[in-house]
Amino acid sequence: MRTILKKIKKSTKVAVFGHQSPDGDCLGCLSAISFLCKALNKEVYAFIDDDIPTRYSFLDISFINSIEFNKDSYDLFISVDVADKHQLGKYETVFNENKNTISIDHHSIRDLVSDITYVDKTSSCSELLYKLITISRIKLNKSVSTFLYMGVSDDTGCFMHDNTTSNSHYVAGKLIENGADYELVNYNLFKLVTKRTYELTKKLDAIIQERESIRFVVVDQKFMQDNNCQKSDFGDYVNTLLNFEGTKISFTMIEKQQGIFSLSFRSLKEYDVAKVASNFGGGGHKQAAGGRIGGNVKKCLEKVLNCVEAEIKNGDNVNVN
Ligand SMILES: [Mn+2]
Repeated sequence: MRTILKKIKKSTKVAVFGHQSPDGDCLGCLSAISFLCKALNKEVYAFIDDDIPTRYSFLDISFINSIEFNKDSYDLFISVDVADKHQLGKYETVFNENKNTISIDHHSIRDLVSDITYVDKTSSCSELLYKLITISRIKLNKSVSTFLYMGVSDDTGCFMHDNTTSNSHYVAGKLIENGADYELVNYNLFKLVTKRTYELTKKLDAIIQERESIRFVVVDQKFMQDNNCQKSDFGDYVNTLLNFEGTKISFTMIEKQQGIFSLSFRSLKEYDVAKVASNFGGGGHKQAAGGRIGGNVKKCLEKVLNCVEAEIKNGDNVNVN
């Protein structure tokens, strides 16, 4: 972490990157790393090759994608919460072509290579950013504390997923001491049901499919157009699916572009969906992961179901033995 701080101090203009399908942790980390660079008198801009889900618009996210990216004007590139290089989208080449790269992350399965890589398997990457700022001795403000709190809370499912540790609670406590508005975050992420979500949920409930202990929905482009929605509107639905009694693994398969499906998985603690997602160019955490698959919808679905079934078998065997 001291090496990372040194490297930032030596730079003049920094570009920071998060992953596609950004979540609260990714946004929390981007806010924190931008704050740190600014506090060290660096010019800094944040980029994600994707739209930011409206779910997070209760915080000021206007600092992300605020200008056009021009690679020649930066001398340091930092990724946060990015495990798979493809999750950088069009910015993937930046990490292939440049030497001055740093990657800070908390995922176990990774393929993003950087000049400096800091990986610690904490429950959220925001906990690592909290540590980095603490080491820098820069005082956190209320806004960044709220962002980082959102990161910890979102990645731990409001401290309910089994990746939650004493460190997640410790960091959350420290962030609250620094003014983090935990009520605002937890209300917006875990309580609020927008009219739009309510209407969409009713329609999704009508197309739930089951295969033994797997519960899933497949959404095609027609559904997206008919209901005027985008992928990010489905945010939490995969969790809802897992909450049905008897479900071991849930997933959503959403046609993002013609013939390209984005996958989101959730599992009970006996099953590892990061492993399932690694078959589909993705990754994540044991209980929450994502990936993508392209081709004919029926064939794609069969492939996904086969992998999920294999993991359930695997988990069941481990638990019996
Ligand atoms: Mn994360």
